[in-house]
Amino acid sequence: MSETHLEWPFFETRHRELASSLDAWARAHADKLERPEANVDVATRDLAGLLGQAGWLRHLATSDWGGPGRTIDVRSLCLIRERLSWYSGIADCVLAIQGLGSVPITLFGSRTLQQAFLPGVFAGTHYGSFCLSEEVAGSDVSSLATTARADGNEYILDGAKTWISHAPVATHHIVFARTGPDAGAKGLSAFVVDAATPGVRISESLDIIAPHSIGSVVFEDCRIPAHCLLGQVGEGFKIAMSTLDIFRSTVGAAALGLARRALAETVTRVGAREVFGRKLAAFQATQMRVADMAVDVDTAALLVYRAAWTKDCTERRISRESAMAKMHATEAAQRVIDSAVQLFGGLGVTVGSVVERLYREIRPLRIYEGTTEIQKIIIATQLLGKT
Ligand code: COS
Repeated sequence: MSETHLEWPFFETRHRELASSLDAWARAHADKLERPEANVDVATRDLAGLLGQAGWLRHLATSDWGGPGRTIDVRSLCLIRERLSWYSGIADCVLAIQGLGSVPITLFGSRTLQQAFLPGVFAGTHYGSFCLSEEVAGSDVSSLATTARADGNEYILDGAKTWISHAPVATHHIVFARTGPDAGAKGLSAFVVDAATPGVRISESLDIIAPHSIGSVVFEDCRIPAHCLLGQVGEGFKIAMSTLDIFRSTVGAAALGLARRALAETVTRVGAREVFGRKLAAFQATQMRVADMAVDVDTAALLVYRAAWTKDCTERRISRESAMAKMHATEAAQRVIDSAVQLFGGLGVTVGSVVERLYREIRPLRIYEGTTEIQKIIIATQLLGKT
C-alpha cells in the first residue's frame, strides 16, 4: 500500500507509528478480516472482539473521556478506517458504528453514563447503535417523529427507527427523539437506551448490497431513567451534527481505503495481463485511466486529512471540510473502483473477486451519514447562507 501521504504535514510521529503497527496487525489478521463469518451478526461480534482486544477501538476516545474539546483524534480514526476498509468493509463498519454509538456519550454523557457504557464498547464486548434515521426522516433530521415524553424522573420513548447499523446486535442505542413543542431541530434531544429495556424491539433485520448487521428498532412505551439524557434537553440536533462532523471525514477515509485497494489491484493486474500480444499497461487507454485513478486517490486523501487535521488542531466547527471530504472521497472512490472493474473485465464482475467486493462496498458510502446531495447543501449553505 502506498504510504506517501503519511509524509504530509497533517500527521505527527504518533500517527505514522499507529499506521505502521496497524498495517502489521492487519496483515497478520488478514484472514479473519477478509473472510468473516457469513452470518453478519456473528461476524460483527467476532470482529468487534478482535478490534477491541487489539486496542484499536480505544482510539474512539482519549483516556480522559468527556467534555467538549479535542477528546477524539480524528486523524487516528481516519487512518484506522482507511486500513480496515482495504481488507474488509464489515470490519471498517464495526469501528465506525462503535464510534457512532459511543462518541455522543464521550462528548455529551455524564461520568456515570460514560463509565456504564464506554468500557464495553472499547473492549468490543458491547455494541452501540446510532438511532437517527426514520422511514420519512433520513436526510431531513429535524423532521423526525420519535417522541420522548418526560414523566417524573423518567422519559417515555415512542417511535420507529430504520436503516440502523448494528441494531440487531446492539446492547445500547443512541436515540434521537422529539422532547418538546419546539419545531424542527430545536425540539430534539438525545438519549442512551439500554437495549434490554422493556419496550425496545428489533422489528426487522435488513439485507443490503454490502452486508453488515443492520435493521429497524421500535420503541413502544419505553421508559428510561431521566439521567440517560445526553447533554441538555433540546441539544439533540447539535449532538447528532457534531458527531457526524467527526464521522463524515472518517467515511471519506474508508472510501479512500477502498479506492487505494482498487488502484493497487489494478496496477498488479494491468502489469500482468496480456491482450493483443502486449501488456494491458502498455495501452494508452489503460494509462489514462490509471492516471485518473491516482489523481482521485490523492485528492480524496488531501481532503480527508485536511478535514481531520482541522478538527484535531483548531477549535472551529468543520462541517464544510468534513462535507467536502465525505462527498469527494466517496464519489472519487466510486469512479476509481468502477475503472478497476472495467480493467479487470469479466473477473471484475465475478462474485468473490476483490474488485467485485469493492464495487458493492463503496456504494452505500455515498448515501449513509448524509448523501452526496446533502453534503453539497452543507457546503453551499456555508457560502450562500440559508436561502
Ligand atoms: N454542529 C453543531 N450545531 C450545528 C451543526 C453542527 N455541525 N450543524 C447545524 N447546527 C445547528 C445550527 O447552528 C442551527 O442552530 P441555530 O438554529 O441555533 O443556529 C441548528 O443546528 C439547525 O441547523 P440547520 O438550520 O442547518 O438545520 P437543517 O434542518 O436545515 O438541516 C442538514 C441541515 C440538511 C445539513 C442536516 O439535517 C443533515 O445533515 N442531514 C443529513 C443527516 C444524515 O446524515 N442522515 C443520515 C443518518 S446518519 S447514518
